Amino acid sequence: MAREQWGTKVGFMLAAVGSAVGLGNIWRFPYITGEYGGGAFLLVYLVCVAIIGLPVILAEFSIGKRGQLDAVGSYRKTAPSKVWVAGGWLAVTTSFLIVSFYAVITGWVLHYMFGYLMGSVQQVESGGVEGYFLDTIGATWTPIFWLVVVMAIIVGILYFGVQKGIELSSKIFMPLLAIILVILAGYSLTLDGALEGMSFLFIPDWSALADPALYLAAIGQSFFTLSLGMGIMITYGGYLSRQTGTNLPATARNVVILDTLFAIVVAVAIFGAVYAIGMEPSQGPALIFVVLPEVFNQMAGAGTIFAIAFFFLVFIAALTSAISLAEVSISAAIERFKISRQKATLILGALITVLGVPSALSQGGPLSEFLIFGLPFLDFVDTLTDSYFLPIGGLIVVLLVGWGWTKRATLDEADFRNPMIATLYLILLRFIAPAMIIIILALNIFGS
Ligand code: ILE
Repeated sequence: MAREQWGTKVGFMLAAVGSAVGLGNIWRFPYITGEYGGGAFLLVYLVCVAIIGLPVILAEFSIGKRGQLDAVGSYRKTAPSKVWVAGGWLAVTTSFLIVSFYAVITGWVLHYMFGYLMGSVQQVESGGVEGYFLDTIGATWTPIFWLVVVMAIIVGILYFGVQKGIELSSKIFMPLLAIILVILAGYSLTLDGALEGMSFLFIPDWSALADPALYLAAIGQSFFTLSLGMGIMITYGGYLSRQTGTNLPATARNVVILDTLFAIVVAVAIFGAVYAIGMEPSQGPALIFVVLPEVFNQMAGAGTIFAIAFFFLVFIAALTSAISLAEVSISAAIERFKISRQKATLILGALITVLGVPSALSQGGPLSEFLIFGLPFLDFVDTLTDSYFLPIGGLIVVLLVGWGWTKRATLDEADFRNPMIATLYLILLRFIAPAMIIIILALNIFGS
């Protein structure tokens, strides 16, 4: 059977953007920016995206395009020796682990959306949303129920394959997301006090730069949000046609710009609203589940509509990302075990759901006392992947493409037309990106 491919270049780009834009932009980026002091974090983050994110995403696309297989197969086919294949298996493991808790959080989002539709969240009295949130995620059946619903939707879409599943859903969802987001941000800016939020976001407080943890957070965020180090962009690159030609540098640049724009506009919407009602943005992971609903509830009538639009937005963004995460192991199963897409999707969908259960029960629920290295299951899987697996995966990518391949192959696969930019790419790929990744790995391992 012929291997699946993207239908169009735009379809490929939108699928990559669909993967990149997710909970990382809407849930993680605003709260991390809030915790690390706003503007200064934003600035460092932008630098990281440009000098690490961009070369790594391009390198991942190149591995896939050259290998024309799943993440494991593409490593095997393009690497000079067998040891590199470990990078492929690491990517499969990482994406599998991440999607198991990512789907749990996506389930919380769906719960909020339905809560607003049924009228229950808006009835929570002022100051009470935190209790509502803790009750939701600390329950037994509620998080499991929504996990199963989310996984069923993911399996349903992936069952249809690359063009009719991933590509089509991205083509519909991405423009829709942009529209909802622009309306939300526009509205947020009209609120009294929103400007204060903008100065928090855009005017750097330079003293925040003295905190080394800020740099770690910025690099970590750029990996997470651009879907790097998890085999996604390799897998998606594997569905590119070698015949029709693809302008990979332009695609990589567009994905990075759109993902970053998205994160910034989300932050504008959120910080504008949070400051307008006089709350603080440094509330950590509860920002969109506690602080924002408080904001929506204070907005009276219109609040409900905005809340539903917002949680729908988060859900769709998370869904297209979860799809890309699951696709890494599904495509590996199809190629490694020579089974059909349908079979692979059903089996992996079931396995991911099973692994998601302990995460779903770990946030105040029955498994909250079960700690691994002092962390509840979800936090453990999150930290393990985020602090270790993603940077190691990214490092293997840059070492393979930057050093394992010949210089000619590296440049040919990336398809550069401008020699100056090609040289810059080589410098970033061979020296800057590996050096920075090794530093953050060392800091993560030996403590900062
Ligand atoms: N890049 C996406 C996000 O920012 C996912 C990360 C794939 C795991 O949410």
